[in-house]
Amino acid sequence: MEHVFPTGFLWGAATAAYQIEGAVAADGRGPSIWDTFAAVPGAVLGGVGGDPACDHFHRHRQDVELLRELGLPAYRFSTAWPRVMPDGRTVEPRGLAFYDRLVDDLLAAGVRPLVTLYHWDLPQALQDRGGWCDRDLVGRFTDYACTVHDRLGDRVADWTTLNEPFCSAFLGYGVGVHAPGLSDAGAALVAAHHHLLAHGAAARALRERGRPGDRLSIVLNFSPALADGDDAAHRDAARRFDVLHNRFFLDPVLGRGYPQDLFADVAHLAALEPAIRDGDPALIAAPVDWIGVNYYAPTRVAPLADLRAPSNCPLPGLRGVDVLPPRGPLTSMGWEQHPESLTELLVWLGERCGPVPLVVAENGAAFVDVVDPDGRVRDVGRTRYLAEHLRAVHAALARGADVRGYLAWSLLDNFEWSFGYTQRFGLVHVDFDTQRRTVKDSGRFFAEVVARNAVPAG
Ligand code: GBH
Repeated sequence: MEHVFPTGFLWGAATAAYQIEGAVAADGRGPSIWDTFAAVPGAVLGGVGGDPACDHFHRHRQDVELLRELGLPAYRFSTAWPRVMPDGRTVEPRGLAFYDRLVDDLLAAGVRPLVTLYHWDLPQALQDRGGWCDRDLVGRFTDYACTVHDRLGDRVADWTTLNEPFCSAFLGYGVGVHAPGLSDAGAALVAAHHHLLAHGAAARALRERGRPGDRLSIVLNFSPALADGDDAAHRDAARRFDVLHNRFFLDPVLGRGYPQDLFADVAHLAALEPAIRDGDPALIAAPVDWIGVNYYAPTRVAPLADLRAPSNCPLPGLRGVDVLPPRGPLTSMGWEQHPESLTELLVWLGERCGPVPLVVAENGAAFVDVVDPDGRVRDVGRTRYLAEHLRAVHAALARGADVRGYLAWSLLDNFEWSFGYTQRFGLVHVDFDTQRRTVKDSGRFFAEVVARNAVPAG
């Protein structure tokens, strides 16, 4: 028995520039905030940075060949702003030329390219002027988006403005575990607002370029809140978490504006409201053709009675929420494996986003992998995670969610941000000493799912 997906369901894998490319000084690339952050002692496990990572900049041919071998019809990658514009504003033709070659190689291999314009690697020169706290970044990002679109738009139809503004605003400016490493809850909310504005402004500008086949999107990360009790206090804790983690980013994109309860919940920050100008909500609500859904794990929450006590959860200004340890089987990141949450999330999003369809733009798991002497990576944990989560997507489809595709995170083991090279998410193992690639058992399993357009029943 197997669960068959709809005809035309989009299958593929995803990566991000800073996590795989390496070659941080090649062809005029300028420094990004992640180069700077990674050089700070203690910021990244092992004191490493994104160079050489998977050396994909020099090995992209081989990596495209892997996609072809696995039979993956689509590949989601990101372009590095500091490669295209080393100082954040001046075009470097050699940087653009790299993505030009990559797109040509993908098309020659029969792989559909999906471009993400921003996956957290801001040019350092723009951070020196305030980064995402500076409203001018909205215009800068729009110029950059148009530059890439002008160059690749004749061959690329799927354009994602931002990947997970939650992470780049909240984890980068609010908690300091991501670049640029700032810890200021008010700044994080302002940075988030500017991200959303940049999304809307770029989406509008790309739309005005008038390529009829363009499909525009934003990719958001979601973590459903699971509370043990269904009493008012537990429901309120789940609501508070959900507002700030999920609806804060989704609702304005859908034209609903920021959730009203947010202003009550984070009123003590008093930072967000002054940053919002007339016309901002309309700009953020630029129409999109699909919403990208990144899902890894739910968050267990309980109420905190003292609303003045800071939460142990790193969401800016969050009060009244105690985050509990994850339960059941965990991945090597310590994240809970809970496929039911993916089904519930997609059903909820399907209702909230309709008629705009959904694409699972990232889903996957880190485990400790070994290459056996016979050259195989028997990653049963990851294979099981993928099977369960693919069945979860299928269950959401059966309940009416309009999900159009699933992109596994990630094609390759790569630079896992503040965890360095200690966490492996790839369908393909990378030996970071030799740069040797080995398709894991999970990669073969996924290739089989794609070939059959079906996942085996559990
Ligand atoms: C994605 O982010 C990224 O897009 C990708 O680059 C990355 O490699 C991949 O996942 C794997 O990590 O501190 O309360 O926010 C994942 C989003 C954000 C999910 C942080 C887990 C931790 C809980 N992640 N979150 S909290």
